Amino acid sequence: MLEIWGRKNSYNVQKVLWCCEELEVPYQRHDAGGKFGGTDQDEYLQQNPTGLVPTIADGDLTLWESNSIVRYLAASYGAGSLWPEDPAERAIADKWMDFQLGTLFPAFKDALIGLVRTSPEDRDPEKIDAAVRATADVIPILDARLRDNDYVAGSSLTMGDVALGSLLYRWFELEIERPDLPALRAWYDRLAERPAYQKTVMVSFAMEDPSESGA
Ligand SMILES: N[C@@H](CCC(=O)N[C@@H](CS)C(=O)NCC(=O)O)C(=O)O
Repeated sequence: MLEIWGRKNSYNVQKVLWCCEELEVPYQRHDAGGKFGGTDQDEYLQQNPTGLVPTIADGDLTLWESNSIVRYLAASYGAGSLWPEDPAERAIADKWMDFQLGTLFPAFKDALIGLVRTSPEDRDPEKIDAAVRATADVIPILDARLRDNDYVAGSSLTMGDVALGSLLYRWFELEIERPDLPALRAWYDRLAERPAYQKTVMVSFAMEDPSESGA
């Protein structure tokens, strides 16, 4: 059975869990990272030298980097659904995964870490505001794409939506200023109707104790 290491309130772990639930892939999850620790142990580092979560094992394969895991699961278990069979459509889904990792997360990171993983007394409001503004600068790119498409690669949910949807749950639910982006909001509302998204992503991430938080 597929094994997953990672705390369930991490947005990167949630991508993997959401994928499994959409594809009905059975899995066993082991708590790791955050308050659970374990990621600095030799046994874990041999599987994932970054010491981060998630990590998966599927048969002989051990894999880390959440978007690579999502691609692997989609290709293995979701051909024609999360993994578009048409190469052009697949490339578009892929592109949005790269946008999440290379553009959106770097813009949003300081707000996420500041508001979710840092105690109020230790927060740097200027850094958080700068990240909120930087995100507001790039996120209209996604809204524009969704004006004529229900999902990022076209008319159905793909791996591209999985990479974005887990991070954007935080963007929508944190108490921050957001530009009014109706197409993006409609996409988020569509995701929120999905039982797999509700079960794996729409769970509390703002813990009282920052060491338990869900960034
Ligand atoms: N690029 C990596 C980043 C992984 C990452 O930053 N994971 C965070 C949780 S979202 C982590 O492991 N934080 C330390 C911890 O939870 O102990 C991926 O996408 O898998």
